[in-house]
Amino acid sequence: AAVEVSEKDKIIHNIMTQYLPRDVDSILKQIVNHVEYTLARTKYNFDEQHAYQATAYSVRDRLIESWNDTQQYFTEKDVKRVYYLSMEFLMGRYLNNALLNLGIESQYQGALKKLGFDLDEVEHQERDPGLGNGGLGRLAACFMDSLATINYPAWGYGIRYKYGMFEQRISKEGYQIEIPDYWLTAGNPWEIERLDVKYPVRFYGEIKHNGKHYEWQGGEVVTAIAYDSPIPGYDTYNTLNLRLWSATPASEFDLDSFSRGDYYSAVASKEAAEKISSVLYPNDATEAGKELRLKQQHFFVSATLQDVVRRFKKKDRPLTELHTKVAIQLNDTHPTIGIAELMRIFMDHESMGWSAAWATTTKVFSYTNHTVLPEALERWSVDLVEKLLPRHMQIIYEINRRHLEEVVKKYPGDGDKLMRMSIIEEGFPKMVRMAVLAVVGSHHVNGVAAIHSGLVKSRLFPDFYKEQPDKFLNMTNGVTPRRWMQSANPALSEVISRWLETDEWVSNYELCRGLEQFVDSADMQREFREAKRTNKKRVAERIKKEFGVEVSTDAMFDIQVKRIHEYKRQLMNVLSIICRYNAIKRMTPAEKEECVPRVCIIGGKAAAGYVIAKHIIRLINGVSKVVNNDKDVGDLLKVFFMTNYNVTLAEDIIPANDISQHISTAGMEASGTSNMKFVMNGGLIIGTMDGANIEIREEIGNDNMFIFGLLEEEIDRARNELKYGGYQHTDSRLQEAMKQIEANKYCGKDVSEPLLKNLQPYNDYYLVTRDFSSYMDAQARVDEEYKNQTSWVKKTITSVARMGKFSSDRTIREYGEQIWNLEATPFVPSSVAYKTV
Ligand code: Z2T
Repeated sequence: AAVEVSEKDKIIHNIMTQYLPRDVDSILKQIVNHVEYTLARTKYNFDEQHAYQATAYSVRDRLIESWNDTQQYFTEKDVKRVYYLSMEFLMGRYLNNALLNLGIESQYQGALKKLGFDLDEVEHQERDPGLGNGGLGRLAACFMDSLATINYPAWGYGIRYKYGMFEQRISKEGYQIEIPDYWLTAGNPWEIERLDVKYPVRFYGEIKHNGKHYEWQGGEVVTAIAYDSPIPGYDTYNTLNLRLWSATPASEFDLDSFSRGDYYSAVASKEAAEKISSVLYPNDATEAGKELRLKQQHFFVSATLQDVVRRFKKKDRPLTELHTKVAIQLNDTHPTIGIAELMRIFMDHESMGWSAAWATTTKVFSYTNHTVLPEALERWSVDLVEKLLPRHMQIIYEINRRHLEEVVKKYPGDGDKLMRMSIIEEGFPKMVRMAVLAVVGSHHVNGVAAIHSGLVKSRLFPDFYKEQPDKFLNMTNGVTPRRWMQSANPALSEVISRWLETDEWVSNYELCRGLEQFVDSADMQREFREAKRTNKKRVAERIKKEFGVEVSTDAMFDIQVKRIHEYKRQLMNVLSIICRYNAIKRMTPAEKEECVPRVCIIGGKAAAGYVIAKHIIRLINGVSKVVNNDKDVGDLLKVFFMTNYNVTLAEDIIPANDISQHISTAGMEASGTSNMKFVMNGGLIIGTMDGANIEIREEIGNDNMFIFGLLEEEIDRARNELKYGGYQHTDSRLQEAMKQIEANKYCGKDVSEPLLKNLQPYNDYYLVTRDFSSYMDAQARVDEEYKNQTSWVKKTITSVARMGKFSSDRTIREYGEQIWNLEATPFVPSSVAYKTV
């Protein structure tokens, strides 16, 4: 149909068709323009940092075009959108990702070269925005990339922390030190501050009834300001939005202190508002239970829901239809207060009755659980919720009353069941169980790997599963091949594309199955090994620079990088390294000849208050020092603790892995996602039957993995045996290692005593001593198999070929089809008015 186009639109269109051409010289001009007009520097003399900033602004310009078009298109077509609510988005650097997704890397390379810069070096000027802890935050970032690539209408919503994940340093003595991450020092060219997009968010105060409905009044009000970042998809014009909220003082005067003439305390109370979005809580899978954290949650959720409802109301229709245009995904329980907040908006602002409000609310929300660890399940004290969010507490009580009424009807007299299913945990103090609220208020609940989703049903919510089995789903996690292969590993990507004669695998991973037919080709084997060597060389250079130690690229690169947590068992890894060291010390020259050299790399942050995790870091650094300085050992074993593990470091070292470790106590790692990245980058896994390891094994085959340890169904029994003296390990290698630790060979007794205490049978909750022999056996198989380099590289080729299931594109399609009910909506230019001129 013909579209009416105004004179003004025609004028704009005629100018804009000339805008942002993609050839090298035009790009060069755009960059120099930004140096002069945006950065206000002289164009004849600017450094790499300014080159980065100008480059980033020029890329942002092109993203803004497609971003506006995409959003306008979604609005016009009135599509259903998903809103991904997450307290964490671990995006990593933007520049390279944007260039690859837009398909203009080589042009930018050319333009920068003419200006005397190397694109790689320029990219390294960017700070790594670390607005997340680990897997959960990185998953949100991979999901944004897949949502954009698949052309799903989606937005991400979160918090613009001023301080992201702390920077980790290691003291001379080997202890972790945390440095605040003020990541905005040089500005952030990827965000756009929207001073006009702002909402009031209230805390504390009182509830009044005005005869018609409840009103929440008084208390403190802060303003949420939107910061938007464009999210480009790969090989598509579609560009999504990530909206992060920042807290600022509400603009009304604080008349009280004003009239008291107390100017300074009036200013101080305004300052306090900004605290809310100030710092990311650095806890991975343990809850701190702090008031400020609940404030953060309500702050970003309230602003988000106001924004979502306002957008829906632009078209005149009843709010009871909200679920036809809006799906809201809760990334863990962190945004779960949104269930009460949407009810409050419906009833107190939109005059809906309870039943209509509840019917719609439960059709909008769905909830992803990311852990079964009891210490991670969020519970807020009723007192705190009542004080901070009095109206929400009322609503939660009413949700619970109606919910329990149903339970009583079905199970009269079953008080235990009632207790188990209640949103409120009776006790001193009474607590609100956020996970139960999330289950009750959602239409679907999912775990993040098959084994984990099973445990969500059987351990966390058995009573709920019994009532509504179809509510519970599995959505196995995935990772984006754009960042984790194409961008992080150009050497291997080039090999893959050449053999497949296409680079379409980047957005259609299943095509990599085509590699398997060449697995016996000596050429392909050689090219896989050469790519691996290239990546190992880069890491070897990094090690040389940071530690002053030379490592051989012939050595096996063995990597365990993830948050430091007892359940992830870095302690078991370092104990086995000590055993390896002791074994090497006893070897004859002939045995040394046969020994496979290893470079052991461990990295990860310990939560600032997690004492045992910090001790583990100290032990690793102690072992590193002893081993690396022992002349008897030579090249056969080197140990490094890589400081400040983050997305950027992951991109550097994952491609260099020969083997990676995913060795959690069975049943404790919900999924793991780095396991997927390591295999996609041509490495093998040593791991337990836990999380996504199980499904990786199902896909790539048992022969291509080194599996060991107790199974999940054996854990409870083994734990009891250990605890009550029915089992004691007899591994002499482990005994020797523990004796050395006891003798303070690697660290002082401040560290060795608590660590050893944790390994005593009655304390070994994570079953390190129980799985140890099995782990050592698996390590011996790894050594043996590595000696046959041909069979090893064949295993890696086969594995890369079979990892298609673990692309986050597959995961997001499953969410889109089974939970959100979305349509892929690629932008079609002709539908937007000025494009039709
Ligand atoms: C987190 O990163 C994970 C779970 C959490 O539970 C919290 C955080 Cl910050 C509340 C991780 C899981 O430990 C990991 O197994 C999983 O792969 C990842 O989330 C993404 O689902």
